[in-house]
Amino acid sequence: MTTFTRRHLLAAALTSGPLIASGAAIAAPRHPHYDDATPSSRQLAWHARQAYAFVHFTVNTFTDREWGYGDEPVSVFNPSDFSADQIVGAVKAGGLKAVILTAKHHDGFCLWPSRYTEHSIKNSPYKNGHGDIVREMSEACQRHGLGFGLYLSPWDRNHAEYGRPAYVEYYHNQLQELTTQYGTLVEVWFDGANGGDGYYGGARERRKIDGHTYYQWDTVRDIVRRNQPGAVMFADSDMDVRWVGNEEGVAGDPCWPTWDYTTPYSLQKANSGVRGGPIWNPAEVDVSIRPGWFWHADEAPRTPANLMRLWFDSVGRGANLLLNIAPDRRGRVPDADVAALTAWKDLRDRCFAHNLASGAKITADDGKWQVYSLAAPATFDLIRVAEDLQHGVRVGEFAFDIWTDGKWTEIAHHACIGNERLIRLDAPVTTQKVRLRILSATAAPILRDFGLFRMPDIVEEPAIRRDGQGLVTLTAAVAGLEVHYTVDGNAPTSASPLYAAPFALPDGGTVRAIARQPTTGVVSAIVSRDFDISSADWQIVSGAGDQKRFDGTFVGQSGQPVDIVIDLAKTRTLKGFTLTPAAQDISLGVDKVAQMGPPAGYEVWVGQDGQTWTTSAASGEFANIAASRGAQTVRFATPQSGRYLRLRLARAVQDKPIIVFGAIGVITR
Ligand code: FUL
Repeated sequence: MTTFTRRHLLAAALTSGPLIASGAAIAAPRHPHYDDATPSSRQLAWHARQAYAFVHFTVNTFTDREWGYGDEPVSVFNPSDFSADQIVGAVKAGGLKAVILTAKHHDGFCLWPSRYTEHSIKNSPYKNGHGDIVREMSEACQRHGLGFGLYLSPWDRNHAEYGRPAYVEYYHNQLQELTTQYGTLVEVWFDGANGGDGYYGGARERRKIDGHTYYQWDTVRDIVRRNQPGAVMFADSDMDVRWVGNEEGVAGDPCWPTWDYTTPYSLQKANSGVRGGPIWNPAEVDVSIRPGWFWHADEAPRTPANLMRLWFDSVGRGANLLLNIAPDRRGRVPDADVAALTAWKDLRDRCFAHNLASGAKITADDGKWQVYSLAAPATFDLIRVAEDLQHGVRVGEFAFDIWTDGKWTEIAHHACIGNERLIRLDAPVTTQKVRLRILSATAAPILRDFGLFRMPDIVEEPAIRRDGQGLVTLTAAVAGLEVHYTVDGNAPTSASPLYAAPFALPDGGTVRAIARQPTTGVVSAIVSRDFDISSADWQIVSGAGDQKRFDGTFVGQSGQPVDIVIDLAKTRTLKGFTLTPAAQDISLGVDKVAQMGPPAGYEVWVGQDGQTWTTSAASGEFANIAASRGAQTVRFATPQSGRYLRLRLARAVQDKPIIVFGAIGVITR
């Protein structure tokens, strides 16, 4: 950590040394400013990894849950055909550099035979209790030349002592086991989720802890540093690597690797980092290849084109990508996911195979600009540029120009180059001269890499959404694409109707769509979404605060639970409901946003007159709702008939004073 002196560009910096592109030697700046934040050597090694895999696998894989309660019998953990080599092979096929395995998720079940608990693989049927998935995975990573890391959930819903000092000792003991028995670790992952409710040795109650103090992070840090000096720690508290603020795979533009603790935390701040911050704390983008973190039947992986966009939105903004894959009940990565990973790697290889800037002649003017003169005119639609992070992030705003028709024309303008910056152009450009203009910098910029590429013809599938008024919107991933769709279940082609404006789908149905690049004729994979009946003619009878809408944000006060009654306009047979969390609205101000949280759980009734309610149709928690913006789906054990839906949300996650959530839907099919 270094002392922060914020310097916006200027003269000293810009006259202090030349910019040097990769391929060429790197010049030391004449006046380096070493008092700006710089990465530690373990952070530098982490930056070099760029993309690696999360592997979520535990009892949840067998119980079809995202968060286990902690009361799962150890007998449920019984993969029929586990293969660490197959899983690691899939990771490798995706060109990912390491694996981070969930050694213990929130349910407390241990994938290794910990000597401190009976709630582990040693009492499961897997290999008659002689299995050790952590060991198998660590050895497979070693065999395949991949790094290995571990996720050890601080929250443990199984342990009787959770919330008391004895659990913290247990947690430290487990960390000691994992950091001493499984070879070299590249990363240790400390999840910030602490939901409260759990089995806790049979107590089945809610236990509150202070996540900042309870786990004794100083001791945690000492254990990891002592046993695994090269491992970075991912955590909410002041460790090596920060969360990017969402689980959708999107880093901010810009995404600064620097941070401070002087302003309040917000997801927005996590996403963009703190420009000029005194602490090196880069963002890691954790996102799953499937809708959930754990395997569930009937879910499909992301397409290669979509994975490609994740790459641009994470690695391409200087962050690292932690892509989750979920082994199934065999203990293997499903074929569809292996195929997506393989095709994605192939796309990346093709994309970056030929650097059109290699061999370019470079001229520079005192760090203000740098011109790359190519041997012959080249056509490109992707720019790659990188800073040498040993010297911190120095470049603030920058722009790229091309020389056409006897003048410079700007084609891109951003802030923060960082570990790697990938800039996609809307359309290919042809030129023989490219200029990088540094508009602001804290010290003489030192570049590590520069490249120009022509992307393979990749067209990503469009996004399909429906708003609270029941209108379906189809959105292309990038500008300039046509979108064609069907609502009759047929596969869309370029002859299907062209999407022009949102359309109604009151009774629900299946929308299928493709995107098409009009000049090349290349089409995307088909994306398909099933919608249930729309909320367009519903009324909120009571309990939704000021905003009686279904597409917006419902706000209520904890302590006075949100008790919302919805008139569904006619009697329906309901099989369940959905609730979509609201995106954080930073325009409300960080202090207000810090007080708001999504509902931790629910109780739901279906009634005929909106007044009388018999037994509730379901109650439970919304697993992982604080981090994931995906819709929560709750299915009733038995279908319920009625015209009114009543939803009671007792409290927000982490007992935040304000409960906030987005759309509500019902399941009738
Ligand atoms: C979250 C957890 O609650 C999820 O289950 C998952 O492990 C994800 C990576 O982190 O906070």
